[in-house]
Amino acid sequence: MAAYDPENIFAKILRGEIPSTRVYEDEDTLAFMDIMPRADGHLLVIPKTPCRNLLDAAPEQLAAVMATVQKMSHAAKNAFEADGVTIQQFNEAAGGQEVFHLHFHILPRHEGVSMRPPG
Ligand code: D5M
Repeated sequence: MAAYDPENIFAKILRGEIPSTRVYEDEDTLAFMDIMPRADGHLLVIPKTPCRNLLDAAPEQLAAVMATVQKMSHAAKNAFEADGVTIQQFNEAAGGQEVFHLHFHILPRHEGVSMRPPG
C-alpha cells in the first residue's frame, strides 16, 4: 500500500489550508459537509491523525472515528428528518477511494428516495 500523502485534500482541510463546512470536531476527529453530496446532509468523518484508509487504521483511530460516525448519524438523521442513514467507506482506487485520508460517508436517507450521483 502506498504511503500516506500529507498533501491530500482532507489533510489540507485539517490544517485549515482550504475551506470546509465543519459541523463537529473533537480532539481526535472532524466532521464536515461533502462538497459533492449524494443526499441532503451528506457529511464526512475523518481522524485528525494521518491514516490512508481502513486498511491502514490503528484500532484507536477506528474507535474514535466510529464514535463520531455514530454521533453524526444521529445528528444528521434528526436534522434532516431522515428515515435512515447509509454509511459508505472506500479503500484504495480499486475500491473506489478518491481522497487518500480515511473517511466515512454519512448519508441521511428518506423512504423511496435514491442517492444522487456525485456532483
Ligand atoms: O470520495 C471523496 C469524497 O470527498 C467525495 O464524496 C467528494 C468529497 N470531497 C472532495 N473534496 C472535498 C472537499 N474539499 N470538501 C468536502 N468534500 C470533498 P471517496 O471516493 O470517498 O474517496
